Amino acid sequence: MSTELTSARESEVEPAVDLPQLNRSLRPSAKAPVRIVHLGLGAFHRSHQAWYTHQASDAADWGIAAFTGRRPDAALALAEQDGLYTVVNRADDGDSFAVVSSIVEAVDGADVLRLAGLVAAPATAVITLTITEAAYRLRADGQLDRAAPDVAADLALLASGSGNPTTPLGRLVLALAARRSAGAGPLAVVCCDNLSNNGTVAHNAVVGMAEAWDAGLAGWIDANVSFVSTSVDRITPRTTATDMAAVQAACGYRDNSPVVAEPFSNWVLSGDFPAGRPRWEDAGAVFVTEIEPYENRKLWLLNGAHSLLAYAGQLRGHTTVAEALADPLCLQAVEKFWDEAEANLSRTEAIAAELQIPAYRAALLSRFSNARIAHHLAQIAMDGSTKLRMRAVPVLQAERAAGRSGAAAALMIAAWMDYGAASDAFQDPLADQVAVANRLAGAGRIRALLALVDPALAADGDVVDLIEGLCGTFGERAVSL
Ligand code: CS2
Repeated sequence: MSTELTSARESEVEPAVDLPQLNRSLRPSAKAPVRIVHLGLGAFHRSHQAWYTHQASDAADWGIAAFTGRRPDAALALAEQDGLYTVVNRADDGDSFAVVSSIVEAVDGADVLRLAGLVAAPATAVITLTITEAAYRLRADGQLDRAAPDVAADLALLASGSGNPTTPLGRLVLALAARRSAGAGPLAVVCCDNLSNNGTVAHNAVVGMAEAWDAGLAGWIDANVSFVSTSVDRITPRTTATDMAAVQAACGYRDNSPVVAEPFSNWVLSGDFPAGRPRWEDAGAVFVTEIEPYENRKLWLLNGAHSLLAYAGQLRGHTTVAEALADPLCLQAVEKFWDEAEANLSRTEAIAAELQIPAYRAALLSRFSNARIAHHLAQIAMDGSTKLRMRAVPVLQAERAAGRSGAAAALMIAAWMDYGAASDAFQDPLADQVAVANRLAGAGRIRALLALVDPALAADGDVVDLIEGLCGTFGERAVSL
């Protein structure tokens, strides 16, 4: 199915007035029945999973009910448009626009009753998740942090049977309990957050939460829910007022929820779908048996470089990825980190041939330099203590295990520490502990901060010294690496 409606160059975009709002009259056909429930209705879900579902040849059979996380706003806005929205495909040389119709119901995440009802429906076959890396509430050892205040509060609520959970995990566990009671059978949970081994992470988080509430439910989940691992990719910056004006001018309607994304997209999945799934492969999704090499390629090369640029770039006064990449010092840091990552990605010749790292790196440089995509470093910088565990730590560990220093991966961690001390907009689930650690000085401070990311590395005096020596690289004394 072609989704392209029209295209325009930026110079042609002019604000328009008195236009109709995007509404159900623009829905190309009847609404598909809900067979997918999504948690985390945000821009990335709309530019990625909903976009793939829209393009599947069996899209007419697969509607998505998408739930927001903390706030209802995105659901309210989308519901006004009957779930329809525009994807702006933003290439170097211009935009193209397409209306996506796979979301058939947009719901406030606080409506746990509706969530439980839909998850308990036999027609529901797939639950997709984009709830952010930090929302899995994992400790550095990979297990659920039952002591995290919001997890503990949800566990107390579930145990008392009164009131609705507020975390995505708590809501999902309650909904799965409803499916079990309804006898609606197995289904797949598809984690689409940037975590290594994200299917296992989702399993540990969901089953960890269920176990603390009801061991029988945990056993049912283990036997009936398939946790699919994925690697997801499409750069999707926040939508701005200018983007909305561009949609109006080009499409002739007002859209309160357009989403801007780069032309590139990628989805690799591995796992079972016991109750079926859409033909996402029609839109280019790839199903594999061994996902780890693809996950690591994406998490280390793309997301790793993003985090490095987010901290180094902001310390150097840059705002967007494209600006930071144009700074030779930042580019050099990225290339050195990529060299370290690459040395550990291509373990065998067969994997190296499959992953095509040199071409992947070249493509990343061009994707990152797309100056029409204003991807803000501040957006990427959030939740660093969780992100670094996936993006810097494995490369640093692998380098040291191979007898090398891992200095380029260590530099990402040092830049995060410098950024945490310098920024007044620092956002992190461990922000309080970061602030406490920042009151210490010298190696003690480095050790305390590193322990929040990886306790084993923090116990290694050589790594602490290495990182301490790298702190300040992107500050006043920056010359070259
Ligand atoms: C980014 C990702 O914000 C971040 O941490 O690294 O959102 C990145 O843009 C996507 O994974 C691209 O697919």
